[in-house]
Amino acid sequence: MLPAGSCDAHCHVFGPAARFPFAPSRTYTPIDAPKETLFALHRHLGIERSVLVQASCHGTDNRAMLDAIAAAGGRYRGVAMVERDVTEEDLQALHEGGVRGVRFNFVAHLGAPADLAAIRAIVAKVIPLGWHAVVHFDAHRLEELAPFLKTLDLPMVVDHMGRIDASAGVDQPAFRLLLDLMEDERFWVKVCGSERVSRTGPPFHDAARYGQLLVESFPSRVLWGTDWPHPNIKENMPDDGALVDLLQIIAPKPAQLQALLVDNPTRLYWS
Ligand code: 0GY
Repeated sequence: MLPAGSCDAHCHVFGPAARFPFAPSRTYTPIDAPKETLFALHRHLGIERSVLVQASCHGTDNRAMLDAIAAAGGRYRGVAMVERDVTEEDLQALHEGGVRGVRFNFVAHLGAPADLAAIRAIVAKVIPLGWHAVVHFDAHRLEELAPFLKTLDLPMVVDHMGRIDASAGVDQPAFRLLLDLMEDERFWVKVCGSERVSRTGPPFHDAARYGQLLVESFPSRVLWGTDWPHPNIKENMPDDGALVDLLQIIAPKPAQLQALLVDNPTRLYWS
């Protein structure tokens, strides 16, 4: 059983497209993954809170996410994607709608990488709101990105364990760089995406051991999520219950699980 107040800190809602159309710039078109289905999944898993992360298929139109947050009565928060010229009023409205972070994508299959000058401009505007940045990158890009990220003066959360390759070992350059970033207290990491990082497939134990190492080393700056509805997973679609079961490997001690699922997301999203 998960601790009271557990939070799925990385999942998405898609559409329904008839009400919330997908972005013309998208690189994939998912099937609808509406809020009602996500709420039912969370009830089934015993998850009480959640952070909805804006996905590239909706671009900077955050309406589907805001609609879901509004329907969840304060139990859900959001991470938005915004344009470089976003205004203070736009950001204030997002804040009031439950958004606490902004996301930047550098994953090749999701389209053009975020522009560094635009990131600086956006970060300057979100710092007064107390927001953080979520960064999503392909592992091989970290070497080039790390020096830039270190210049940003706000908390930063790395998606999906930096999308490392679970078969490449803990000494692979991208994982060493991730550990190095994590020595800096501004950085957090999501110990999810085991199904993306795994090379052996279900039950993804090869990936979970990296999550375990991160939880053990940085217990107060780790987050976890289901990543439902798992966009762009083409084979070995994970069972969300099995991903919850992986937490027995990732955070085997009760205090680790409490920090990962309850206390850490509370600090970042509800305080
Ligand atoms: C994820 C991963 C993916 C997609 C997105 O923004 C997105 O569209 O993040 C992916 O394709 O790996 O976190 O959902």
